[in-house]
Amino acid sequence: MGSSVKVQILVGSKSDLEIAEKVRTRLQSFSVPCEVNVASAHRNPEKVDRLVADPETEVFIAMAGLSAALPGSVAARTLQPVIGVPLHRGLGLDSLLSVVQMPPGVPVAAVGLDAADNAALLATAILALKYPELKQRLAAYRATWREEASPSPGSPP
Ligand code: RP5
Repeated sequence: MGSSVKVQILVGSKSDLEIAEKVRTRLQSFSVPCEVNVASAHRNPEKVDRLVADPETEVFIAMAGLSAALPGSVAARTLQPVIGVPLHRGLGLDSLLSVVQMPPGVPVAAVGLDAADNAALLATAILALKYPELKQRLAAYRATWREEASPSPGSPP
C-alpha cells in the first residue's frame, strides 16, 4: 500500500492528542500510514482547508469535544470518507449529537464517545476494500480479539 499517508487524524485541540495517539497506535498495528494534526474548525479553519486538501489521504478521522464541529467541517471539504469521533469533554451528549446528527448530504460515520479503537478499525476496513493485505490483518486481529474476549472452557483465567 506504499508509505504515503492514508489516514489523516485531525483533532480540534492539543488537549485531544492523548486519544488521537490511541488511534495512531491501532492503525500502526495494521501498518497503516497515518498522521496526527491539531486543527480546530473554529480557531484554524485555513489549516483545516490545507490538511483536507492533501491528495494522498484516503480516509479522515476527525475528533473533537463540546460542539464538535470538526468532523462535519472536514466532511464538507472532501468526498473521501470521514469518521467522526465525539470526545467526552463536556456533557458527552453535546459532541455525540454534533457528530451523529449531520444534515443530509454531508455524511460523517460516527463512532461512540472516545471510541479510538473503533475509529481505527473502521478506517482500516474502508482501506481494506482497496488493499487486500489489510483484510488479512483485520481477520487476524478479530480472531485474536475473539479468543481473548471469550477463552475456551477450561482454559486458565
Ligand atoms: C473542542 O473543544 C476540542 O476538540 C476539545 O475537545 C475541546 C476543548 O478544547 P480546548 O479548550 O482544550 O482547546 O474544540
